Amino acid sequence: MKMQILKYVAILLLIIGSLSCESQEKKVEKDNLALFKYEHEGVTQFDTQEEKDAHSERIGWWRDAKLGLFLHWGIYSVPEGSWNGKKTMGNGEWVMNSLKIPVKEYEKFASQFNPKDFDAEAWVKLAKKSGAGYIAITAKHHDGFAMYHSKVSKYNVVDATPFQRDPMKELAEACRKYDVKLCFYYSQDIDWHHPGGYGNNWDYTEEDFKANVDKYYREKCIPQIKELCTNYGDIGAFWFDTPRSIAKHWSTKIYDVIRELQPNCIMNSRLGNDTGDYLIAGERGFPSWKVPGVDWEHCQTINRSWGYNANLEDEKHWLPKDMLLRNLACMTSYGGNYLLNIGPDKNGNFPEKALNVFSEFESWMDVNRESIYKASETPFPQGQPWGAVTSKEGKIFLHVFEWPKNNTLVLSGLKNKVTSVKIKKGDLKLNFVQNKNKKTPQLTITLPTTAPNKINTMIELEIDGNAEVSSYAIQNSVTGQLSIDGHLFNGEDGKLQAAAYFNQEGTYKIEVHSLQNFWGGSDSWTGGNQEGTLTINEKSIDLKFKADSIYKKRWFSYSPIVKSEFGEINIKKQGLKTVFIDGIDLYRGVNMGPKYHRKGLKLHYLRFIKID
Ligand code: FHN
Repeated sequence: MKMQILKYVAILLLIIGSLSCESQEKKVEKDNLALFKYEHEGVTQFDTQEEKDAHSERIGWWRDAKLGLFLHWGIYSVPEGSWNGKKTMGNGEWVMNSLKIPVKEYEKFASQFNPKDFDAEAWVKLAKKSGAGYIAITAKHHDGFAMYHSKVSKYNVVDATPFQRDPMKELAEACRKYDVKLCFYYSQDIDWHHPGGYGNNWDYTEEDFKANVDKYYREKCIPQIKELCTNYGDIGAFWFDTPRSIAKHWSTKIYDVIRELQPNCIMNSRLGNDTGDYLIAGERGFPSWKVPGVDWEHCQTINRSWGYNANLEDEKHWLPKDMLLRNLACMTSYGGNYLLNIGPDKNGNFPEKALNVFSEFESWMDVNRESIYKASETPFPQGQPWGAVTSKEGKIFLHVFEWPKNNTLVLSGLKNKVTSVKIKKGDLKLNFVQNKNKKTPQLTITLPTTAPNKINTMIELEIDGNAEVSSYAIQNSVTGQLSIDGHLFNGEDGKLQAAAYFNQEGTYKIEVHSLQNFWGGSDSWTGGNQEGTLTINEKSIDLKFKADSIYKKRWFSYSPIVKSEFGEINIKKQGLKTVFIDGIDLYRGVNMGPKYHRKGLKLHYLRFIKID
């Protein structure tokens, strides 16, 4: 009898224990759903549903396109980065400013601009074949020279050059023919030619600027934007830039003028003063994870200059094509667009190295376009160690950049039934196994021994229904590793928490991987010298940050990654745990909008590696 009672008590205790474990796990999962709060700003806030719907409607094509071709082309391609025995190793389109070329001298480049090889159709076809849905070209850059036939000022490509043709008109026709959206870059704030334009302090004084700024907007900027809106058919977007001095009422005025003349045209946030339809997410660094709730674009140039600069011929100034192609998958995976730039030369040709990049895009897009065009961001709460994920209704696309060592690829957290797995190139069906565990769903795919595409092998999964995924990080049962991405940590700086599922008991090594800086930024590691604690299951470990090693993972970001090691921890029981980090400031910005800051640890991920 006594034994019987003891047995019932034991069963009851077990039930209570498992129930409290269950509710504890539910709580952890719920806490984790409170999404990471991003600091982003810079776009127009649409208040009414009607405004929001109108915005969605006009930006739909851009959301679908994912890839755009950016072109910086102007009379700065004549000096090719050098003037009067001096040269710039920076932006070719900035040559006037970098070498302080007086207006009267710079104007002379116009009389030498005669791009005999310019062929609008060839440019548009190149964009189309590479998979770009739009072209954004400099109608007027900071030098103030109009690359179209403007009646506002004779300082334009038809009236001031021997070329006498309007390349924007020819591009507009070719874009219509090949169904590519034409977008105009227009430097609304910086104009080194006009005394009221911002930025020329070698020809003009501060007083000149102040006395002429309104005149500049009234007599040049706004009338030119009106011309671009009326003479070239439907414009996909206006791409504004560097809003350094523009007053709010001028940003608003430009927005309104365009909205009236081109109701379907969208505008980027660099119009300034929190005005625009979509955000520009940096150009020397981009978000390393999803940025929800906002339309954003990352622009990047293939070498160290946007406009043509012959001083940058050396290979070391060019970004590798594998990085660029992988970036496209990353941008789509993080929910943004990718605007990839090249600077055609003074004859209207694309540099050879750029053509090589675009032919790589062309052959990859030929096979894998479906995983980019009209695709959505990754449904998973965090990144994958081998690459990136994009999705569509009933489909998940795995972009494998780094071929897993044992030819086994693990995808954790997918709850849907998978019905087929194939490498898109050659339609190669792959064997796979899905475990039945609801809390730690895991798909294990057997891969061929070598990657069919060394840059990005795209694997297509067909699934039942729309993707449903776990909201927390899950330990990879094959590698024994559990990584928690920085953005999974919620809470205030100094008091952060994230949820993670340990599916194996044992001893784990702890590592933190953080970004060192941005490409072109300072070399100082903003995470250094921070001190805090890491707590799991009431067991705490001191976090005293130092750089134990630094490595580069080029496809992931521009920044080197710093690895910091923090000893070991024993996990006695498998299950969903809350991981707390106290005392550490995290970098919260994603290089978006003026409020982003560079303080704080740029946490890539916290990793537990099972050693015992
Ligand atoms: O100053 C410009 C630069 O020349 C180029 O046009 C880039 C493209 O994003 N925008 C400015 C720098 O941010």
